[in-house]
Amino acid sequence: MVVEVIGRQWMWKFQHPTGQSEINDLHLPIGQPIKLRIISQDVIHALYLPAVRMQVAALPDRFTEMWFKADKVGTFHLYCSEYCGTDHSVMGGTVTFMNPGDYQDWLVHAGAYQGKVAAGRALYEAYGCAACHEPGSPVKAPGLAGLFGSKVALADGRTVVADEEWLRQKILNPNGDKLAGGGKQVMPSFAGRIPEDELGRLIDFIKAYPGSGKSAEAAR
Ligand code: HEC
Ligand SMILES: [Cu+2]
Repeated sequence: MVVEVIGRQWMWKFQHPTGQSEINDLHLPIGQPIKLRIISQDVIHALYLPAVRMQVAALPDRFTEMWFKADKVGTFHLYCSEYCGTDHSVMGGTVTFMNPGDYQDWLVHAGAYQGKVAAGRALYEAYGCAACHEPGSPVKAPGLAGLFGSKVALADGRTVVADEEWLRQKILNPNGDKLAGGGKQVMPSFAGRIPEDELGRLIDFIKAYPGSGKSAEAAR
């Protein structure tokens, strides 16, 4: 079974042969040979799985591989073991070895959900949202972690709940419902630029964005 691994600043993306993908946490069946096909999207990283005693470089522009057959269920740490910039220390996660039946179950339920979140995360980067909304960006746009379902204070004194419909409207028409706090209205309108299915995935990603604010943990 071949799983594709993409390393980048600062997260690991894993893609299962059946199409599900997940970020930082990897789920695998025991009792069958697994081959990881590894590449980097930016600088050199290294995937380190102490539980299987293997460590292989993730290189830009070239595939590397590791293979193993796990024989014990459990959840273990995985790491990036090549210093790769500011957030190198948070570039890690877990590998969970499961009985084959549990793995099939995971693929159908959690895996399908994780895949949607990972797809949303890719769009969040591709449309440039991350460049303004990630902590530390020069624009200082509000962070989106923990936003879903919270109360948002608006410039006109109203308070709204950031539900799916409100998020959708704010993305399509950022200058409507201005936020309290007098921030600069620099967000471009995405009306007509993001197809409806992609908007849905972006909103799924915002819903799953936890409170931590660390980019590497964004889609957990
Ligand atoms: C050029 C910078 C920039 C880009 C690109 C950008 N935003 Fe924004 N965004 C902002 C700013 C600034 C605000 C605050 C607007 C205000 O004060 O009303 C904002 C507000 C928001 C809000 C409301 C936040 C809150 O706390 O209520 C959401 C949701 C949002 N953006 C999502 C997105 C998504 C999704 C994308 C990508 C499709 C995106 N933004 C792209 C700058 C940006
Ligand atoms: Cu790294």
